[in-house]
Amino acid sequence: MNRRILIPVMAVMFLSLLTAMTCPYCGKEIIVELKKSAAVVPPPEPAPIPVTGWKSAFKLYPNIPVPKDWADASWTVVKDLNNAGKSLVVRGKHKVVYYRCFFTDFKPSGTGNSQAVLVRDSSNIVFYQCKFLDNGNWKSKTNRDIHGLAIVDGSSDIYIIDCVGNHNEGDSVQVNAYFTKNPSQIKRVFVVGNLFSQDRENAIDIKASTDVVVTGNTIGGYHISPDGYSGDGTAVVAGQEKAVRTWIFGNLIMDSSRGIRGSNSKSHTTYYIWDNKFRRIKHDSKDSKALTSQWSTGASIQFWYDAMIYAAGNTFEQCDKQVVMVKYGVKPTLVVDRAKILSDYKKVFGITYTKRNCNHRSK
Ligand SMILES: [Ca+2]
Ligand SMILES: [Ca+2]
Repeated sequence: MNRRILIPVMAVMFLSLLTAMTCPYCGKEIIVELKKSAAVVPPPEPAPIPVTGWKSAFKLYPNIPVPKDWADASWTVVKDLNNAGKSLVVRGKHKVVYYRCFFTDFKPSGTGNSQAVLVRDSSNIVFYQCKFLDNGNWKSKTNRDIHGLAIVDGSSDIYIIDCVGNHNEGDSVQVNAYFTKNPSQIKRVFVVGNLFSQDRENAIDIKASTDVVVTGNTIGGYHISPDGYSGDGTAVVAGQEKAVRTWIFGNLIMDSSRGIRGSNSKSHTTYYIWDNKFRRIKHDSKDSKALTSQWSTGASIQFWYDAMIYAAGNTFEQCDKQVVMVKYGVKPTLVVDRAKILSDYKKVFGITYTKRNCNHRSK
């Protein structure tokens, strides 16, 4: 085997081995597929580097072979990039894996929102085992969002896998932000197996988008922000500002003031919330609303405005409230799998539980 083939094959084998060791339940689609085809697909031409915005030295592994059905371009792997103190803009319809990169300590001045990594007009971008830490000041008393990762217009098939987000001034991951607020502009974002904790606002904030999937994450430590209002203690904002469908299942959400909250004032949205475990979701001492208010913190799953919520198989341990549907304008509709959460049925707040609202809304 000549050197041109041997190097990428060895790189693939190394990545596959590392994945098998460190990530038992995620990343397999990407890495295992690469391994399978490593021996049969010749290395493509060197890929362009579709990222701009930094000057750090980093190792680049181009020419990683991919299966034929993925093979309209090669994958580029950006490994061990230390982008501390800087921001990165990812822009391009290419296939890039950011592997074990550090997006930390970005401290912009001024009052505007920003982020350590901005993904825009991009598809097939993977962040694998990356760190989004200490961007901005998570204890700030002013309302400014400095996110770890922000995904905005023109993006699809974005993967955040086995990463860590902590102490960001805004969210660890925000899907859409201040651009067109068109849900068709962002499609298929997969947030899988990450650890998120103690950001000033939210772990994940899903705004206008279609089919964002949040699964297998461990999320904790979200409380009302120091200014008292810009962060409402929600761990996962499940959808607002025209999110179309969001899928949140198999997560552990703990030690926060709200678990999952959705408040979609702009359009009807469907949420699938399955098999999550909520642990110690408690009323926030900074909350001006008493626990008895349907608007208050302490809710594990809380929605208002127009929405269809399929919630099934969730479990609640030491949570002040379980599922809260708040009528505000249009009342959200809760569709539950009664067999799975029967024991919590009587604890549902703010909803008259009738046969009618168990049926799927007709289109
Ligand atoms: Ca914000
Ligand atoms: Ca937010």
